[in-house]
Amino acid sequence: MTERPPRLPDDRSALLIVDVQNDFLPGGRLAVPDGDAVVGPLNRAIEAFRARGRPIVATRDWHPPDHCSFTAQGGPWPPHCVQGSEGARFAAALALPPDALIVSKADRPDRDAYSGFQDTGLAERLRALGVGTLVVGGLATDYCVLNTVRDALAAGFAVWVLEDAIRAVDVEPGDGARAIETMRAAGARFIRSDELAV
Ligand code: VGL
Ligand code: ZN
Repeated sequence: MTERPPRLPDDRSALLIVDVQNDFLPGGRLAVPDGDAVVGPLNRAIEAFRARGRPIVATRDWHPPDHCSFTAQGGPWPPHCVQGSEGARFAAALALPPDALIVSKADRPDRDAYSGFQDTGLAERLRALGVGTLVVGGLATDYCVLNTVRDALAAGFAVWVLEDAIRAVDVEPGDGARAIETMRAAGARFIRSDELAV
């Protein structure tokens, strides 16, 4: 049975935008196929949350130049989202409001972090804002969205993933689809951006 979404945003919800940065968009150092397709749906969500005066949080991958996840250090990825670089900037077309809460992660050389909750204090900050429900979209479905959603659920937040506002890297074909099933099994629900009330 499909569950009918509540009217979102409500007065316990926040929008959580994951890693919509130039390096993950077409032309970037670690481009996610069709990654720029998340921007339109996320801008619609931003409008809805702004209209309700609810918090908008944006995480960013924020690596030092010698980060352990880069191939030169033996990691799996080409250099990407280096602190202060153009590639680390949020997509220019993403309409982030000036009062958005920016959360930087994986900013130490020796540790990677796919989740916006890892070493950031994000859960506590959200609770302090009275947030109980997160509406989540961004990049990439099979890495940072997946791990952020898992940690959000484990921390006790209800999670609605914006199904039209996520895209996968798909290193192995099917990774994105499997990530969606994993999130669903962990308790995440799915909603389209046009189901949000503005
Ligand atoms: C990500 C790979 C490496 C992500 C970050 O944001 O999904 N993926 N670093
Ligand atoms: Zn990274």
